[in-house]
Amino acid sequence: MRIDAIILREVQIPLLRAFETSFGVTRNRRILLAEIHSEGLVGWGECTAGEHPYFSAESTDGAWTVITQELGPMLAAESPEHGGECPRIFRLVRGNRMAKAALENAIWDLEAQREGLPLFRLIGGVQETIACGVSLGIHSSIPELLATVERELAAGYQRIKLKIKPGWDVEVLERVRHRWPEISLSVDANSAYKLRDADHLVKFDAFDLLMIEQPLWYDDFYYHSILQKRLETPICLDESIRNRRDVLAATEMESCKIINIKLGRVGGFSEAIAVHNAAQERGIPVWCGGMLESGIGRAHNIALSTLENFTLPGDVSASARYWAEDIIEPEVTVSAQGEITVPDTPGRGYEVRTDLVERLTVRKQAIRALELVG
Ligand code: OSB
Ligand code: MG
Repeated sequence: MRIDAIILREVQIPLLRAFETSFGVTRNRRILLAEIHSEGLVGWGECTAGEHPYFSAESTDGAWTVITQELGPMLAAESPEHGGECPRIFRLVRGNRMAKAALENAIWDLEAQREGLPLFRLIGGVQETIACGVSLGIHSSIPELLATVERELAAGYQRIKLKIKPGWDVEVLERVRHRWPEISLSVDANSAYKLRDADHLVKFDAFDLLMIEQPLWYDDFYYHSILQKRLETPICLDESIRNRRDVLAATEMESCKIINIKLGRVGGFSEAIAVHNAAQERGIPVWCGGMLESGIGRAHNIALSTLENFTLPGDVSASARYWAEDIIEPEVTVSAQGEITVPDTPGRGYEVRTDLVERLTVRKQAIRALELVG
């Protein structure tokens, strides 16, 4: 397909509620959106980098530089027929997977529109509804957290995930488990513990957790494999899994029993599909993580979640949990059974509200192909 224009923009959107993890509090999102025009169609991609390089080395400002100066010009010089060609186009740039995913996912979106296929069908998805859980940030008190859990369960969500850190863990789990002995419950530490905390982490086994997500270093397999031997609770890796080869390393070393797949963290749909397939071949169930995305990233997460081995509820939830107004139409809604019905219209399945996007835009740049000299 001919690339007629690549436009990168930053939108700023306040979260309805602050979201606190072990690495900090997010109140306002600064999100990069990539808009690719091709032969009358427009594909959209979202960069899931955070405002600060805390979850990963990428950040909103870093990704802006990499997309406008490196990846965007590389893509603008090509005419890819498939989203799957992007890893080859971007091969000289190391890392920067969230920046790459913003562009690659927009190409997949375009390809689905051109083929007249729903994006989830184009990637090989088979599930027409997806199971939803919620990720609940660190709260200022346990009673407040209990009220939030109550509200989300009443809304129908199938799994509750609690963000934890040292000092906000065992007591919180005791109180939640005591009140709801039967619910599907998990925790996410975002690397807040060390291996020397193993005796403390063993206490989590008393709470019948579905999993503990990324307890140790963000880039580790070895210490997680030592910890997993001591825990009944399955370890799920998030931050550590960057690509398919990481799945091989993690399963070979028995560092985890479950994998969280995030489109941005692995560099886009091509690698996400490869990670999914590698996990499936090794009997490792996966689920789709979230990065406080706007509706565009959310739509892509929904498509990804339809692959066969996404057998656990993901962190993909309703737009209204995050935003006063989402930038897509219709917004993402979740049924009383805690499910999202996957749209079956061509492309991403949700229209982008371009007027609203324009109003939220704080900077915008058209990207041109690198001038080839000589
Ligand atoms: O580790 O899954 C994570 C949000 C920001 C950064 C990291 C994570 C998260 C979440 C929120 O857990 C998931 C969501 O609801 O988008
Ligand atoms: Mg996580």
